[in-house]
This record gives sequence, C-alpha cells and structure tokens, in this order.
Amino acid sequence: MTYETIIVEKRGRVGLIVLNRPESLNALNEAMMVELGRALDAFESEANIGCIVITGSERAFAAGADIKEMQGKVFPATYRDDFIGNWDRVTRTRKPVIAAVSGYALGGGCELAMMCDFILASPTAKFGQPEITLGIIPGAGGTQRLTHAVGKAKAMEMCLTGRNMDAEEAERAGLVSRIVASGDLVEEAIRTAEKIADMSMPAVMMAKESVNNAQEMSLTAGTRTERRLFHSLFATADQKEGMAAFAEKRSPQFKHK
Ligand code: CO8
Repeated sequence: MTYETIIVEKRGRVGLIVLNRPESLNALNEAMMVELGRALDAFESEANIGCIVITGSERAFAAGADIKEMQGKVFPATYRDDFIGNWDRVTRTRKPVIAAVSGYALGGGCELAMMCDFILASPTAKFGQPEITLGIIPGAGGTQRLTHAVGKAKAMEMCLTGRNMDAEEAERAGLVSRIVASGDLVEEAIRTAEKIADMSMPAVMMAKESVNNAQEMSLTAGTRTERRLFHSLFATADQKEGMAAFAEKRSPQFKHK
C-alpha cells in the first residue's frame, strides 16, 4: 500500500506509523486521517503485528487539525457530512496503540495522542487544546479525554485559555505514562511495543478492553466484566504456559501472539 501523508513500517512484530506532513507541522487533514485509518486496518488484520506505535517528527506529533483546510467550512455541511466523525478510527483499534509524542501535540494532535492507549513523551513535548483561540472548542474528545486524564481543574483551564502543558507537567498530571530522553523516544516506544507484542494477545486485548471500561462503566459493572474476562483466560493454552513457565523458572513461550 502506498501513502502520501504518513510513513508506514514494520519493525518485527510492531507496526510503526509516522505522521508526515512536515510543511504544516503534521496538521491533520482528511487525506491523512483516511490514510491513518487504512494503515490501522492493515496492521489490525495482520496476524504478525502485536502492537502499533504512532509518532510524528521531533518538532511536532501534530499541531492540530489543518486550520487552512477547515477555515472555509460552514455549519450545514460540517453537520450533514459529520465532519471529523470518521477521525476516531484509533479508538476502535483492538490491538494496543502507543503514541510517541515529541514537540507539539495541539488540538486534534493532543486528541489523537489521547485516543491511543498510552503516551510516551520526549522532554520537548507540549500538549494543549488551543481551539478556544480560534473561536471553536475541541471536537474529537479533547474536553472529555483530557478531563479523564488530568482532572477537571487542569482540563478546564487548558480548554478555556489554550494554555499548553510541557512534558513534565503532563507526566505529573497523568496524561503521559513516561518521559523518554530526546532522540530515544521512537526506539523506546518500539521496545515497549515489542514487549507487549510478546505477551499473549488475548490477554493483552482483554487488559486493554478492561482498562478502557473504567472510563465507560460503573465500578461494579467494570469489576464484574473484568472478572468474567479473567475467568475466560483460564481457557487458553497461554495461561497454562505462563504459569508453568513461572513454576519452572523459565521465560514463557506464548502461542497466541
Ligand atoms: N493547521 C494548518 N497549518 C498549520 C497548523 C495547523 N494546525 N499548525 C502549523 N501550521 C503551519 C503554519 O501555518 C506554517 O505554515 P507556513 O510555513 O506555510 O506559514 C507551518 O505549519 C509552521 O508553523 P509556524 O510557522 O506557525 O511554526 P511556529 O514554530 O512559529 O509555531 C505552533 C508552531 C505554535 C504550533 C503554531 O504553528 C500554531 O499555533 N499552530 C496552530 C495550533 C492550533 O491552533 N491547533 C489547533 C487546531 S484546531 C483543531 O485541532 C480542532 C480539532 C478537530 C478534531 C481533530 C480530530 C483528531
């Protein structure tokens, strides 16, 4: 498959997607989001891929939706065509997706990173929802996922003022899982993805599903669903292998990868 706005590579069992519109700091446009969806579809259906990494450039993960493409849009068409309605493909990916963020992750760029399962950031990362400065509000989950990640006070301040968070503040607030030294970000994201791809895939997918349930369900419903998933994993050969390997003091060789 050929792509114009992204670069797609396989690194062993890891699928790597690099956002690549350097002339506009990786501003997200319709073409890029369609290509991102196609790349995710391809990795999702490829049995050999166990985890996906999305990254941008040193300077920008993505500086938001493409303002120049958006600026002439009018309400009836945005509503009728459900503008950006298909930009949330990442959230429907069942394999884990890691965002490796260096530089700007603003507006839709911050929202795209938050759609991933977790964010690794370089010390240069800057997260923000500057839509308010353009006379609009976040449209792809910024007011929701940011609030879940960092709490109401910080999310509200960022959405009302457009203030950015640097990597350290984002890590303290729980938006990013770890800061990785500049220059090593993508390789560390790939190493982390390899580690995940080496686990039992049904367990990985159920862990992802269950953690995501914490944002959607009550504690009672979430823990009950978690327990059912936990029970079901005792039907897998990988549970037998994982526990036998522990008892025999060796590394597990999971079958369902
Ligand atoms: N859209 C289009 N072009 C952009 C964007 C953007 N979001 N961001 C940067 N560019 C372009 C600039 O216009 C410039 O192009 P040119 O060289 O032709 O003038 C080039 O990229 C380089 O940018 P700057 O010269 O501005 O670089 P600076 O280092 O001076 O500044 C900034 C970097 C601070 C990132 C600045 O470019 C900026 O403020 N960008 C806009 C950030 C923004 O407001 N983002 C929010 C956009 S709205 C949005 O995302 C709605 C979300 C919708 C849902 C998305 C679903 C996933």
